[in-house]
Amino acid sequence: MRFYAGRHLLACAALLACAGCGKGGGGAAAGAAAPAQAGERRFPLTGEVLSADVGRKVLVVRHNEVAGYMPAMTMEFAVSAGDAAAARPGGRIRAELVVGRDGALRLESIWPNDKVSLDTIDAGARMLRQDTLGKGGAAYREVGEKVPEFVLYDQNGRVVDSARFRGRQVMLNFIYTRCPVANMCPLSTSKMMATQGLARKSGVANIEFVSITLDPAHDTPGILREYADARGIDTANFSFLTGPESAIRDLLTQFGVIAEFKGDLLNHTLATLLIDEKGRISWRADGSAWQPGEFVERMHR
Ligand SMILES: [Cu+2]
Repeated sequence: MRFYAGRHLLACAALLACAGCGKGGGGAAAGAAAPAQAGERRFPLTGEVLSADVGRKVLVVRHNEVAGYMPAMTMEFAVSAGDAAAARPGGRIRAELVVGRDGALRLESIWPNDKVSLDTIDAGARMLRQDTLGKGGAAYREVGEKVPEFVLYDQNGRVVDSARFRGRQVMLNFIYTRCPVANMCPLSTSKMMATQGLARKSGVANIEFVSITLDPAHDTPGILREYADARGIDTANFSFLTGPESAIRDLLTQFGVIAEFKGDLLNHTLATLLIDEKGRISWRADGSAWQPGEFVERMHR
């Protein structure tokens, strides 16, 4: 367990089950694997989703040749509930084909793979990289300053450009779905949900909630979708975002959040921000001691 001093009051060390997490990421060619089971084999796969059956948790995919395993064909694959829910017929995907010891096939680490999405996400990550480098040591955005522009995927694999939020207030934090520390990410998410409910009740019409993953190598759109669905989150104005590792790193730098893998450990701090209609940070709470009411009160100003 390591703690960071100064502005970042809270840090947690999370034991992750998988080796090699934290590398790769949404934009990289190879995402991180789920915990490997003995005797399983994994192959990169690309293809087009023809249909999704949410009830049975399967996708029908017209896939390209899987080098070393099978030729191109159309077939059914088991997927997670989140991947089934997030899938879009006609969408191109890249994934990891997992061949179980019993020969059962499933897809994991599913990411959008259509050219338009990839190009938009890559261009967004490059702009954010330049913006962060250009600011040098002054990349951290203080209250009153504008937040950086970003382009990421939401929990349905749709490209989200931060320009979409202009004219809206945004309450934003960073979490990751495997966080095992109850008073870190799980608590942050339930407080965001409470704030969403309170904001609605008190008549705040103009607000979006955004949680960006700290762990893009693992948190695919489908995994974020499952995280939201499992908690019954109303995603009408609450998005869960993921994308290229470099974009996430740049956002963490600019928003002053520390997240660092040390082997299998993810140490991270917590920050929750309110961003105004013009894209300026209007309030920031470090740690997890903030109250939903404080944020809602500021949304009314
Ligand atoms: Cu956490």
